[in-house]
Amino acid sequence: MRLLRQTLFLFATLSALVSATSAASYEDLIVYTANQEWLSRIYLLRLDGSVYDYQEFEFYRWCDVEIIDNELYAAEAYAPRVYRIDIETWELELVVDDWTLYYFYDLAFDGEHLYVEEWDYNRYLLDGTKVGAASYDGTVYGSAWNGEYLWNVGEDGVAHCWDVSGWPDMIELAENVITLPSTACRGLWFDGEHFWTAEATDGALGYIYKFDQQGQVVEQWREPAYIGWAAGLIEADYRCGDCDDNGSINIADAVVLVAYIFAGGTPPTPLEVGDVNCDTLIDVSDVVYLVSYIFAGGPPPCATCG
Ligand SMILES: [Ca+2]
Ligand SMILES: [Ca+2]
Repeated sequence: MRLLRQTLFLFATLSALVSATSAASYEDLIVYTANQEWLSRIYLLRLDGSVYDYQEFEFYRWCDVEIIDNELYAAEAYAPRVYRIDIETWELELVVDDWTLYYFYDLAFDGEHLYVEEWDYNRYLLDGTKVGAASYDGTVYGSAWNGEYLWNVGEDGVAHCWDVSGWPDMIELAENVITLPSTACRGLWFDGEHFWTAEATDGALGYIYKFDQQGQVVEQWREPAYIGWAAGLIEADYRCGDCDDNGSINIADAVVLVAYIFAGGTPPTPLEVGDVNCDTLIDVSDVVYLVSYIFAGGPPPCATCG
């Protein structure tokens, strides 16, 4: 107990010296694109379906999305372009700009190549270099890679499955067809376990669907605006124990925690990162746990969380 008091005193002293930096953290967020003529919006929704943020883009038409290393990429159909989009600043970075084509509706990523269908199925590297095209018939409204095959949404309300291992040959695996949750689905994204899509209903709010590989809806959310095109999920960018939200875990985080618990200081950002021992409370036992991790090789923050 004496050691603990000394430790707390040390932290209280340090807390006067260390000023916490604060970058904005976000929780798990659903990304959703919607288009109305020349206006397009990208929404960020919390998992309860409420709107966290959105950005309006004039003269853009955001269609299918892809999430690579937890960063948002989207196909833009008013030009044959793919952008990387910073969801905190809404800055756009051009990734693919192929003026031999007219529009991009769909987007998939197999770990190396982006896939976009227009006229043919086109492949690009992440630096924008085109690496071949495969002949394809039909309009594609969304594409996704599930780790093995290329999947796409056509005009027929189903998701088709393609073996592209012999690229540029595309072999359809008809036995894998998935009936989509709605005949108006647009966009397709795979989160490692489930597919995601949105519903394009003009003048009425459709749904964002998360569904399994048999087509069963696992979860759905009412769209915040119409006309929907695509949906995906960006994972929370905070780390348990990173109480000052600077990306690393060290004594400064313990200082923030101590100052919050004992001196009414600024709370951890977001609050739950302070519950490092996962007992749903934020109290002195979290400080002890965090200190033990930093200085004594104890278990890492949230090691025991379910
Ligand atoms: Ca930190
Ligand atoms: Ca706790």
